[in-house]
Amino acid sequence: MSEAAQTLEGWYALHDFRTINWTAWKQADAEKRNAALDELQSLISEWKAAEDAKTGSTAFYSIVGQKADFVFMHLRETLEELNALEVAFNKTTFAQFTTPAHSYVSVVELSNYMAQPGTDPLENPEIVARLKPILPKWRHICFYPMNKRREGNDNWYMLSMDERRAMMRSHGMIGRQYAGKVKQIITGSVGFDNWEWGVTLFAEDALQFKKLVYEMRFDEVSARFGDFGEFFVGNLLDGDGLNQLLSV
Ligand code: 76R
Repeated sequence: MSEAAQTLEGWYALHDFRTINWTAWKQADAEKRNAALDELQSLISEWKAAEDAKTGSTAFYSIVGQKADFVFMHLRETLEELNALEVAFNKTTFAQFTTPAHSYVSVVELSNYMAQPGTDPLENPEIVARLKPILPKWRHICFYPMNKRREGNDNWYMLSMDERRAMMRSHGMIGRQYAGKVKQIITGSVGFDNWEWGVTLFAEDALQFKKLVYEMRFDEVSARFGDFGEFFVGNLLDGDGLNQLLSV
């Protein structure tokens, strides 16, 4: 049996995608819409307070295209807290005007392919910060799930640790060229959801998603071993953005 990579896990992640029922929203009277918005704002304030207290983090983005209208990406210490967040939203008035579009459950993950031998990663504050990241409030988000292939000669899980480490090094070198332009959060979802990882990217310039993902397609680990699910791309929903989105 090949040696499994050791992983470090941080906060649990829920990507919660919703679609807005525009017909119902437009038909609702202004009073009901305002009450719904106020309630949504107070939930958002609670999430912000959790972020300030460093007990979790939330990103809120509209989604471009018909797969969903918006996404909440929540990070929390436990699955129970994530569940409580989705239930709290489901009980709001605003939720009555939405339908679930998609969701993804995973946990922030770092693997030891690039780890320095003989050091305790959990003693390194940078690593600890990456396991419990405050999500950037950059203009754009990109999310997609992926697997590492297990087919014939292209079986990632049959490769030796050294072979995998060499490929992950090359992967990391490409990634590093996007430092400051794309922030990536890899979440592991083996045992939690339908794919092995979730990839969440943030950027100020959405074109950097295309450039990074395209460049990686030529790199062996993605070219030979990467299988990808649906892509979701969106725009930051700050206070103004939310008011604009929901004004009818
Ligand atoms: O953690 C590190 O920074 C070390 C190097 C590194 C690892 C171990 C790294 C760097 N990644 C790692 C692991 Mn990654 N990553 C992806 C995708 O679209 C595609 O082709 C693949 C989707 C992107 C865009 C991306 C970006 N990475 C992983 C893993 C776990 C694999 C395993 O354990 O088998 C997956 C699934 C994955 C996928 N990666 C980087 C990036 C970027 C931008 C970097 C550089 C980060 C930096 O240096 O700040």
